[in-house]
Amino acid sequence: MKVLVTGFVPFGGEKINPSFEAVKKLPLKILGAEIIKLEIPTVFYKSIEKLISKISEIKPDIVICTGQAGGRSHISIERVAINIDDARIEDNEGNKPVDKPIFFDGENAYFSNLPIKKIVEGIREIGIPAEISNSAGTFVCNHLLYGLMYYINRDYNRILGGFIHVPYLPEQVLDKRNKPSMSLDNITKALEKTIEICVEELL
Ligand code: PCA
Repeated sequence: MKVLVTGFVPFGGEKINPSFEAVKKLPLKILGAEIIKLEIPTVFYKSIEKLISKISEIKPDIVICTGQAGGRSHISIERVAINIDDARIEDNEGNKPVDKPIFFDGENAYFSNLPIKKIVEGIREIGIPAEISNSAGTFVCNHLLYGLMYYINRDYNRILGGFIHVPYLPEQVLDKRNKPSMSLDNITKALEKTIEICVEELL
């Protein structure tokens, strides 16, 4: 079995992105499944293109994308992506789409097909705060989840796919007041637990 796990390049003035920092720390095998890691540009459309070209190359069974959600306290398992780009800030190539559909021929929304409730329970059982999130926002993370589920629905029905938002790391909030953070160790453990639950789902 193959699991593709992605994280994003830092954006919005940050020097690191906790999502890819945690992905880098994952082991190369989890419950016998091969873990393939990919860094995704924080850029509208290029992000989807890089993800889908890797999916067509390696044909994974599970795809878990991750990104930073600065200001959130919990590991958030995203339920849904919506067909809209509405950027508050520029992406890493200066794009700032406002109220633009992602794909004209796509549904208004797609649901993740990961076992989201089981994942939340499993992460909480190991003592790490986790929750379902009903909005991945309207920036590049929602955009990537939308692209992933659009292609899964169209071409790759077998693949389990979804998205996880992770909090800031402690070093990112040293100069920010009242912003929650989570250790890299806990974020990594939460991702590892997520992968275990998804792999077990397919065994
Ligand atoms: N978080 C952003 C995009 C890249 C990332 O890590 C988001 O939540 O849309």
